[in-house]
Amino acid sequence: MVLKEREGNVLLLTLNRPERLNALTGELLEALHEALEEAGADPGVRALLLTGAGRAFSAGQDLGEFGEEKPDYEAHLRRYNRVVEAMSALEKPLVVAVNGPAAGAGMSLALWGDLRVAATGASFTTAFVNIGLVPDSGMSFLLPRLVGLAKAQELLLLSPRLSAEEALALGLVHKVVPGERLMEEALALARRLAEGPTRAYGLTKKLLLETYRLSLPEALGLEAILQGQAGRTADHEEGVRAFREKRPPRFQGR
Ligand code: T3D
Repeated sequence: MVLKEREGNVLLLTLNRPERLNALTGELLEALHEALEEAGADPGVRALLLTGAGRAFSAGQDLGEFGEEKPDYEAHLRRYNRVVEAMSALEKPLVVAVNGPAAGAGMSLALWGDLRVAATGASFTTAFVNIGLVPDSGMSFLLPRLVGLAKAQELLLLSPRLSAEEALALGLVHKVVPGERLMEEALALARRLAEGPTRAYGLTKKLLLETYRLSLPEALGLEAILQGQAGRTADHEEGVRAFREKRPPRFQGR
């Protein structure tokens, strides 16, 4: 369901249900959650790259999963929420390579990447409203923060299908590259991040997420606390030493 491959310090995760456009099932979500938790705990993994097998990134919830049964979405969403919590709490950079359509919760998963690279043929649609559902898997939290409230209203209420270029213009992706170069470019980005100051990246991610719900004095306080932690890392010491010696730093992720 989720393929795992190591490329040095980068862990490549691939959603692997290409015959169903990588539509999300309980089983796939469990596998993704487990892979993220493992990666988080493994000091040898210093960056992650998430993509989809085949022609799609992910079509969101597998609409065939429950057959004729009426699903208990509130209970089922716990599986999504565990994945989103694991992605957002990951103290390592996560690059997402959006190789094709990303819809519904599939779009949410793509947006939870720290840096998102899209292939020219990729597309994004919130999709929830098309089937009479509300945004989930953190979409209602993240989308207005990424694109502003007015655009989020449009994307959630009208659910247009955005091209990769439109997503780039909105800041939803950082780069659009031809499909045949997607993995090469995304992997180069993940490798670069894997050689960076891992602890500082993790703490930066935490600040960006936390400060949204804080007042300015609280945000300043949290910055000071986390800067204290970053300042005690070996990578900070190395960064300053390298600057003084006029050479590139050799960060160890400690
Ligand atoms: O807790 C809970 O479970 C609730 C949580 C909900 C979270 C959600 O994610 S809700 C949103 C669910 N997703 C959707 O509504 C998206 C539906 N799919 C689409 O809008 C489009 O298929 C795509 C934009 C993803 C791709 O379009 P396109 O034109 O490239 O492909 P297609 O022709 O529409 O689809 C190809 C096949 O995939 C087709 O099957 P067929 O006819 O070849 O046998 C289609 O039915 C199937 N497919 C597409 N999306 C899903 C799917 N099958 C199951 N589940 C899907 N989500």
